[in-house]
Amino acid sequence: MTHKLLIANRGEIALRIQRACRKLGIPHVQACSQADQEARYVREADQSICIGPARARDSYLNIPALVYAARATGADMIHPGYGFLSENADFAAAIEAEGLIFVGPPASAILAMGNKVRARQAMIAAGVPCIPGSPGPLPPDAGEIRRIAQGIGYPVIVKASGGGGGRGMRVVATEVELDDAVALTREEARTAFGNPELYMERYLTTPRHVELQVLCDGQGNGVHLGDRDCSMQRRHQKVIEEAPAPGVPRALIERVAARCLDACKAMGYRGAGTFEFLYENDELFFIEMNTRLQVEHPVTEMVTGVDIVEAQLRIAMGEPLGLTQADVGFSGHAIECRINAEDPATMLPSPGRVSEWQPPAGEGLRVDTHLHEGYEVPPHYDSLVAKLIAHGPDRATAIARMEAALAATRVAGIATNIPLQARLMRDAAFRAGGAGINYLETKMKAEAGA
Ligand code: MV4
Repeated sequence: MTHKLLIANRGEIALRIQRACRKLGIPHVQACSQADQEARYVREADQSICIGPARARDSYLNIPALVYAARATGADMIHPGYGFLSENADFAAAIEAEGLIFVGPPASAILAMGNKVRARQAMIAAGVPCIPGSPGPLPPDAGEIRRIAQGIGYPVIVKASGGGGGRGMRVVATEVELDDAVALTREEARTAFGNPELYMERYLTTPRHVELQVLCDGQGNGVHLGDRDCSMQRRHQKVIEEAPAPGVPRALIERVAARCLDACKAMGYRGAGTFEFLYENDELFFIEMNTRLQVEHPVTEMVTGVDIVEAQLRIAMGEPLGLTQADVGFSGHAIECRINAEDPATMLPSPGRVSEWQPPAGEGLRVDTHLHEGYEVPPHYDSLVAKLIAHGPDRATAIARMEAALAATRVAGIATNIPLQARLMRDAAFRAGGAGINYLETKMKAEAGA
């Protein structure tokens, strides 16, 4: 059976997917908006097709245009990358309905994990540890909600079932704030997600963000590829990710990952997936599942040697996972710095023409980017322009290699967060390992105020 892949994404991840296609001998079609027609990943693609105007909702989020593009070019598979339509169950269902292959899980699994109450219930059923919370959706009655909160213990956090990624949630410190917080969050949820359903958890005040990568073939085989620490974040945007999570016991990872694979089996999961956890007091607590490839997948590839995008494509083509857990080894430490085109002071996007671009190179270094000299960073999309990934036999070596890489990177014409990343590599708390999710924002506020 011969296949052809439509790449329904842009930027560095489009190039990453093209690389996997070339490795597997799968011809590809690059979808692009009018703003991206001159980009390298469009010019260098086997084939390309314009799917609409610059605005994402008219192009990379345009389901009929993408399905039509696949049909028109004879592509039978669609890779959504990350962001855009990657976790849109309607997109996966539309592709399935056309008899095409969505490179990702079944629409049913995307839908189930997109509903955070259902996701939580599925994890509890599979024995994945969850944060103490409401057994299901919050009832309408304020008195009953008060009793649930009392049972959990304050502080609690009220979350929208249709939310995720930090959207639609509110921390409640004491009972006097509860009624208003529930009412406000419910209205936001109704408006933003079209679903007023809420749930409640105990609020963890100083956790780390640790996630587990899995691969499943939908034929009963699944492996985990270990953990990543993504605590170094600001406004729900990850800044640095690393594998493995410093100081988290291997035995705990193995135990929880086995339960995650049970959950995958129970829901008929297929493809790559990420289980997000909060880590506090030596315990992991599930928060959400991401049913897609993640930006930070390279750190896992560096420590396991597993090509996750290749695995996604093989699974999508119906190949059984040629990998058992015993085949998955973990070697050394990897760190990723996200390079964003942004103003260092305001952190706002800094689009423009790249007048100089010299990527770093060196032992253990990987650079995933679509940048080149003369490239025009468009203002319409996410500001991620490059990912520097440094691997080494240990964390100290990975940090040293990243420091050298950041110092060697030459970029002009756009502002980037490279100076911030260089400072973070020298930051005592980062170097110690194990900083929590509040660390970076607190540090930056302190520096801004000082
Ligand atoms: C939490 C939490 C503390 N306690 N849940 C934010 C994004 C979404 N994935 C879940 N989030 C959180 N849920 C409980 N019970 C703190 C956060 C949180 C967070 C989590 C991971 C990474 C960054 C974060 C930043 C702020 C809040």
